[in-house]
Amino acid sequence: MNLPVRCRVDDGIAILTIESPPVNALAHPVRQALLAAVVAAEADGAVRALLIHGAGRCFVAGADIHEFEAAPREPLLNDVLLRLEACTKPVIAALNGTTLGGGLELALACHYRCATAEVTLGLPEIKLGLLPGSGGTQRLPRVVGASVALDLMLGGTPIGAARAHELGILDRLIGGSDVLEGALAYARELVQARVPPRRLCAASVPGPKPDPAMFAERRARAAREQPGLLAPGYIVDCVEAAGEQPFAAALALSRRRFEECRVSVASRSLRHLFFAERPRAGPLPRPTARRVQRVAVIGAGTMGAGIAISLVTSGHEVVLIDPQPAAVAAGLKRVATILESAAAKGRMSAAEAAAAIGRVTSSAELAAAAPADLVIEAVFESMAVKREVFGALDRICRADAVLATNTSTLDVDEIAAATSRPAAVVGMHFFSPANVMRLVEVVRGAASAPDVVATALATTRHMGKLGVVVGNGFGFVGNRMLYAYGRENQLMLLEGASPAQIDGALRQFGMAMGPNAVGDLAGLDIGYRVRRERKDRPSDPRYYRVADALVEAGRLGQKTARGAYRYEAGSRDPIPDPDVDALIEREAASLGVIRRSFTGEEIVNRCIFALINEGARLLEEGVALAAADIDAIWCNGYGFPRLRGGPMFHADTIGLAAVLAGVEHFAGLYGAKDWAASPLLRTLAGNGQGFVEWDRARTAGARASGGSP
Ligand code: T1G
Repeated sequence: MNLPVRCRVDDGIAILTIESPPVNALAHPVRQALLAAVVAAEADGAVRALLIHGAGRCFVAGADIHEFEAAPREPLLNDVLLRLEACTKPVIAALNGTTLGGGLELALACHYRCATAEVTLGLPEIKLGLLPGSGGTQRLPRVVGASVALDLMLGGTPIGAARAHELGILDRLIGGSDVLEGALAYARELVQARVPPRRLCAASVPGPKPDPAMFAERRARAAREQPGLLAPGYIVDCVEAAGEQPFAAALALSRRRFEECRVSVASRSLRHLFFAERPRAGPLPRPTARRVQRVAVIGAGTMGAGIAISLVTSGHEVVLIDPQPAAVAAGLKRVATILESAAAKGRMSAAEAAAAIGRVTSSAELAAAAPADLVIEAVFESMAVKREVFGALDRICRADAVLATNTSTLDVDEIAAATSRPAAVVGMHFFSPANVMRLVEVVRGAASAPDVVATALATTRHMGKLGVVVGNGFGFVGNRMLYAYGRENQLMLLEGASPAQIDGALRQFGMAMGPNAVGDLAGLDIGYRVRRERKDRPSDPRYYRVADALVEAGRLGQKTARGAYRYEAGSRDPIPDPDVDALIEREAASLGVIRRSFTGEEIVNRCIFALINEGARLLEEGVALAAADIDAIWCNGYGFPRLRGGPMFHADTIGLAAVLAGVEHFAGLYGAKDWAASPLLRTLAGNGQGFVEWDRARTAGARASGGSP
């Protein structure tokens, strides 16, 4: 096995190469090997300086995030860096690639730093609900001053090498792309000049002593901008201490604060989502995605235009096809308007926007899809219409074209059966607005070929989106869970909770929006039509009775200024409407529903436990491949609070035994039809396990058998 840190001496310079794919994370073996290499090089009489660099595309991308689930193991990174900084010979960091978190802390503990121009550096720990725990809060302010250090750590956004050089983080920019050659020359220069080790731990924070009011203002702003996180306020505390306390004392403070963040639910949730939102290596042999450059989008409505915008922004060529000339014109106009607006807001240059717009052509003829590598159908949500389109595409498109449907609930297998090539058909369920929402459910039909699914997944990634593979079935994963969550909302409306009370309780829980405000935003008529398309619509007359009554009363939501709420002209702010209360009371009376008051806790438990139970059922059925996938879907498609990690991670946090008890309690009150506990939930609760553990066991089992997770 390759050592994670190799050392060779070249003309008096000890070159330490960190090689621990994929990103040189400072896992325990790397820390052990780095410490040993530094101590050995320092003791080697032939060595006059040390040079540290990384193999591959990263210098070091940080600590190993996996390791944060357990107490840190010695040697702690903090201690390795203190020992490295104390080295009696000059230590030069040669940044060859991405340098983040612990990687930048490692570089700051070195005495001198150089990099090639394309390197990015940063302290993104805040995005994991952490603070730089290995000296970054102390060494960085000693280079750039308190205020810039706060900007870098509270924002967490990496900077380029040129900016880092301006700020003094880098001492030298190395020309060309081979950092090692340039860094070696720089190291020899330093040795020639007999420069001493330059230790930040011995330096002071430059500039005038900051006014305590500055820290107070940053603390208050951080609390406003990043509520629910310990790290922002703690970063301010640590940077303030950097200017007030001896280095060792302030460093110890940052270590204590790091540990508090590490064990917090918010940080554990964000670290869970970090991995949940990364593509998982699939089963061996991994299918190869087909090349996609030309895409035909069928349907120039809101979804089609949004999909086209995402595609051309990521460099694809798109032909937007719609038989209605007016729809094509409106679609093209929407594409141009949104891209020009993005340029006006500085999200892209005017040239990039113009080039993207130039990559869209249009046609009223389906035949224009003939040369496409990928077709994405986004026509009206009707099975008959979709089957007709796919039947025609089957006759028109290339034999190796991938045919995707954007359906949000219809049966992908039934659509595929309209063609002679069901293996080429896959679902790509974009979330609206498609040019904004990251999430895409990639729906594998029973016949979908693995490389067809891989092609759809690769295309979502190329579009900068989060593709999650799900199985076929009504509502796939996200919407099927939404119907369980929405069912409870609708029933509680009949039972006495107002739209504002339900939405308020779920907003308090952390949902971006309550279900009733979401319905008004999306349009209540959309769900109304979907429920009528369902072959398996529940017979319970209470099922979405309020939503149907609102639609039948012409209250479709924001677009009619009336829905579950009312809206003033030009405003999207929901205003409770007594007419809605009266409508609900009439419906409840007609159904014989006895109304009562509700607590916020019951509202949240009814909706969230229903969500979790449905998620467990989806895992049992194999429609969802992992609990982490469900969490990624609900945090990126439905506004579930990221600081709770998603519905399944949240279930683990409160304990599956508590969730099961809640589900069984509601089953006793409302019947087992809706509230029968998922067998998987019952099993895991009985074993004292969680969904994360279940995921790990399945992944380990799949890797062992070479099957799919
Ligand atoms: N730890 C463990 N695994 C990591 C990792 C990390 N820090 N970073 C990436 N990976 C894995 C990732 O899961 C994936 O695995 C593979 O590497 C490629 O990642 C002590 C406390 C570096 C910009 O927050 O931002 O240091 O799926 O798909 O798109 O004070 O990864 O192949 O099995 O994202 O090219 C701070 C996190 C940690 C950086 C590369 N550092 N990483 O992006 O590839 S906390 C970070 C990234 C810390 C110190 C503090 C990105 C990337 P797999 P990828 P990419």
